[in-house]
Amino acid sequence: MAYLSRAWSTPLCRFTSRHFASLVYSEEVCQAKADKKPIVALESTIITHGMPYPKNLETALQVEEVIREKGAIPATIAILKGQLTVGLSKTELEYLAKAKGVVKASRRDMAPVMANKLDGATTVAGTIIASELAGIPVFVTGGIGGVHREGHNTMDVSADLTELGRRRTLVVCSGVKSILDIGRTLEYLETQGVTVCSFGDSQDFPAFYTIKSGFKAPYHVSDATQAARVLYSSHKLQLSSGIVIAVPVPIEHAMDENMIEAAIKSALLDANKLGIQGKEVTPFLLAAVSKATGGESLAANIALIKNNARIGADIAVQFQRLRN
Ligand code: PSU
Ligand code: MN
Repeated sequence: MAYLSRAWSTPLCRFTSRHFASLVYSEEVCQAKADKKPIVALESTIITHGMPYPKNLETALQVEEVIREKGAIPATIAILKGQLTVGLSKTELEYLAKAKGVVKASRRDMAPVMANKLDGATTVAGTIIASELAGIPVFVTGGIGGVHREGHNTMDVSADLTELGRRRTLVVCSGVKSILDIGRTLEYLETQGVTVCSFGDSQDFPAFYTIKSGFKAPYHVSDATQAARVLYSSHKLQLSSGIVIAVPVPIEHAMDENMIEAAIKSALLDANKLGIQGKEVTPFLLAAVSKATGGESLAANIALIKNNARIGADIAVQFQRLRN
């Protein structure tokens, strides 16, 4: 996408697209764009709604460091006082990690958050939108949203899936948590035209805390170079849809399936009893499962996102090579 771009004074630079969408880049991301360095996008809902303080902050900083060590530049994305911001400073990350009342910002939330000058933490859907505006093709997270259990009745289907169908970002994740209906999530991704590949040795589509979900991924890539080639081909075809690279949790952090299933069943019952609805459902279930499984699930969560960051950075580096 071509932009009418204009750099303001450091430490931030501002780019305004021809569609009037205004982005602010951190100095580091701005420089990376000028130098055509590989950049990896990161979401912020995981910081505000996915993990407790201070682990959320520690993890966000460590994930960024992993990406730098691999030769790419991290760009954590959020809306700060109404300003869509690509690349957060340490102070901004600290602020978000501690802040209360940050809006979980998926596609439908972004415009009101911006208009009312609020703080918003972008979900996978929100981050994909920002990544495309910023011209960043690779995005790393822990897990994406999906079709909820009973979603075929409640219509609770994450906007992450439709966004993946709309934009060509490659998302590296560890599949979807089994709080969701994984089979229907994969069906919906197929309908949306999203290319789903398992990563590594196996064809199994992972279930976040566990290596297997009981479902196979339709495609498989064995390394970052192969993943980058799939992204490159998708660009050549001018497909406007996305790619999911599903990386299993490192084996030493994989959790016991029965333990997770029991925690999920009880979390779902609680959600039902308390009448949790809409956008509150996912954060509620994540927190309840995390509470029931103690530090083990948090440790798995941190390990898998760092591992995904390593792989995502490799993919971004390889993709940049193919493009040049
Ligand atoms: N799944 C996780 N961890 C998360 C989320 C999902 O394992 O933090 C967050 C992501 O930001 C994702 C969002 O985009 O929840 C999906 O929310 P919803 O189901 O309301 O679309
Ligand atoms: Mn929902």
